[in-house]
Formats: sequence, structure tokens, C-alpha cells
Amino acid sequence: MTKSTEWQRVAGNGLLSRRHLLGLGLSSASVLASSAVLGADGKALFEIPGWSRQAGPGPSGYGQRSVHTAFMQRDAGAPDPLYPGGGASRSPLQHLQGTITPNSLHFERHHAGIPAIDPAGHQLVINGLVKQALAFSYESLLSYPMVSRFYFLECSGNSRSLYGARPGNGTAQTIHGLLSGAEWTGIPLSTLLDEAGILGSAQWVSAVGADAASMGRSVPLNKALDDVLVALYQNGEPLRPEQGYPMRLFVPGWEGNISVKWLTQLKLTQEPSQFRDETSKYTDTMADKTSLQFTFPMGCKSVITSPSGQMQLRRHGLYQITGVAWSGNGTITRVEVSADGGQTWAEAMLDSAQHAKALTRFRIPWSWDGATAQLMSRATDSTGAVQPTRTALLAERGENSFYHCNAIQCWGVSAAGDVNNAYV
Ligand SMILES: Nc1nc2c(c(=O)[nH]1)N[C@H]1C(S)=C(S)[C@@H](COP(=O)(O)O)O[C@H]1N2
Ligand SMILES: [Mo]
Repeated sequence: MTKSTEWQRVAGNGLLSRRHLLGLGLSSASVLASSAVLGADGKALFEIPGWSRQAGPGPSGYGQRSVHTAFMQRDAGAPDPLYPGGGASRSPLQHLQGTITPNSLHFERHHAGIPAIDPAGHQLVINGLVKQALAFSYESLLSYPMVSRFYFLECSGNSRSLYGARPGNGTAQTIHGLLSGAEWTGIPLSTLLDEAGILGSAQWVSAVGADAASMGRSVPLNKALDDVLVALYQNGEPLRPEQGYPMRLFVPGWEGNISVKWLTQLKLTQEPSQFRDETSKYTDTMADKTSLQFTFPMGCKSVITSPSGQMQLRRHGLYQITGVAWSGNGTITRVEVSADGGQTWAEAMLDSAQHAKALTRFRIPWSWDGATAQLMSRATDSTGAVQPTRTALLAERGENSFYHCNAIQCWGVSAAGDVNNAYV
């Protein structure tokens, strides 16, 4: 075992070099000397557990998680009779690892609930400024060549409680859980638009969903032809009804709202359609009360998922600080972590493959000696954008902000080990 004096401290308040993650291990597992496994009489010193003594259930048609992890849930609240089917549920970020959110825990945001679509009765129509209007059945779309890409999806209302005057008492899930990551498989929208034939006057693609909200958003044609998908699969299986089964628009890196679920129409137009969700909602009101419209990309951002809000550190010693980082404008190139409220920073290890517009996992070892600490993470992306402090973001956006909060957030650790959302 390396003595704690040999840990290389790289920033204030106990942050250790990320190289200690490689090989040295932060394990608190008890070391089993071989003599400890068998007693002097040669008998095993531990009981053989019940599950090792008899055969368990056999294979099944559809897998279920362990009953011991069933507490990991989205935080779907009680239904609101005044808003049928509406609302959101958040991903339990503090319980997850890696960069892919299990489909059953992908966050949800519905404006009028989940339509029960029979794919046999569903159509995707492409019309408007095209040479020939087309209608695709689900079956016919399945025969088009598809691509698979890792992307994050984030609602632009995510983390918006950080605009509040006082820090809300929340978890990584309740504050930041309108965020998930998946491998999305679908048909490049450009393939379908090319088949319809884009007329020269077309500048926008208006996408409309088949839910009772008829949710619509206008996508600039250059983005539509760049990396937008008509997504049919999510993490290898057909989309979940919550995520838009049988098909959704997927607009990489941009605010979640524009990835229209239950997609049924794409109309090419010269001007944006000025849907409700791009006029009265999803605009950014500035300090002078003017509003910015079409602020599409989600900014460079990171969140520490562990230790995080409402956890308790029960012992002094080594911890692994971990979280996710992402940017709607490119790849994450760097994540720094501070344990002293942003006075000093150390570079975290990026331990996942770094895909553009996808979640990246970071981690760094931390030695907690019982002093109060303020844990923060700061991401940098491939455009050079650095995640702003909350103070800087508020100075830029003013007090009327609601969407697109990518500020650095702080988890305060008390001497007793309680972890809480804090402002610095
Ligand atoms: N048709 C339709 N598309 C929709 C919505 C909706 O209510 N109806 N919600 C939008 C919003 S606000 C977000 S953040 C994302 C959420 O996608 P998810 O539920 O798959 O996480 O879908 C978007 N697409
Ligand atoms: Mo959203």
C-alpha cells in the first residue's frame, strides 16, 4: 500500500493526481491473506451463502435488473390533472456510471403525455418546398441505411434552479437530471430530404410530432443537412414510447426540445414556423427584457455526480470524484476539478471515449481529511469554450434567465460529511 504521504497532491484541499487512478487503487476492500480463507483445521472460515447452494431461475424472455438496484428510479412526480400527461422525470445521475443512460432511466419531458402509436398506422410526411411530397411508413423507413452515434440529450430547462437567488436543496438528479446519453441509430435526415428534392427557396424544416400537443419546432436547413437523424433505435433497441416510438427527430448538441418525438411531419419552408415552443417558450430573456430566439446549442458543461447533493461521506480518507461533461459544440477536451471552491484546480482523467456532442466521464482521486470542502468541476470543449462560473453567467444573462444554464455548480461538504448544493 502506498502511504498517504506519497500521494501526489495536485491542488488544494486534498485533490490527488489523476495518475493515482491507474493501478494504485482506491479500494477500501479488506485484503484477504490466503491463510485467512481457511482455518487451522482446513475448513472455510466463511459461510457459503444461500444463493450458492441451489440453482436460481433460468433464462427469461425479457431481462429485469437486480431487486437490489430497483431503488434507482426516475423522479416522475404525481400526475397533474390540469396538465394531462405533461411534466418531466429526471435520470438518477448519482447512481449511474459510464456515459450511456439505460433506456428505462432516460429522462422524459412530455407536453401532452405519451401517445400510444401503432407503427402500422403511423406516417412520416415530407412536404412543403420539395420537388415531390413523400410519405414514409415505419416499415419503409427500416429499409434505409442507418448510422449509429453517441449523443447526449439535455432539456434547455436543465439546472435552471441555479438561476435562483438561493441554492436549492437537491441531488444531482433533481438539479441536473434532465440529461441523458445514448447511442442513437437512425436515418440521416439529408437522405430523406434528398429523396424529396429540396427546392432552392427552402431554408427551414418544420418538424411536428403526433402527440396531442402537436409539438413543433423549426430546424435551420443547414443543420438538418448536417447531422440530424430520424432516429428509430436507442441503445440498440427500438425507441421507447417515452422517447418517441416509433420515430423521433434527433438534433445533436441542441436543446432537447427541438428533437421532436413521435415525428409525423417535416415541412420545408422559407421562414421558421414560429411554433409555440420557439416563441412563448424556449427563448432566452436578457437583462434588458429583450429575448433571444433560436439559441439552439447546449453550452459546454459538466456536473459532479459523486459525491453529490444529499450524499453523506461516512469516513475520512480516499474518495473518487466522478461526473460527466458534454458540449453541444464539439468534444470535451478537458475537465478540471476544485475542492476549495475554485481557488485551485486539478485536471481530471477523461476515462471514456470522447465523442462530439456526447457525454464524457471524468474522475479524480480526493483525500478528504474532514475539513469543509467545496467540490466543483469545469469543462473545456474543442472550440476552446470554458464552462462559466455562476457569477459570470448571471452577469452575462441577467436575472430573467430560465433556459441554457451551463454554470459551474458547487457541492459543499460539511465537516460532518453532508453534501449539499452551494453557491460560492
Ligand atoms: N412531440 C414532442 N416532442 C418533444 C416533446 C414533446 O412534449 N412532444 N418534448 C421535448 C422536450 S422539451 C425535450 S427536453 C425532449 C425530451 O426527450 P426525452 O423525453 O426523450 O428525454 O423531447 C422534446 N420533444
Ligand atoms: Mo425540454
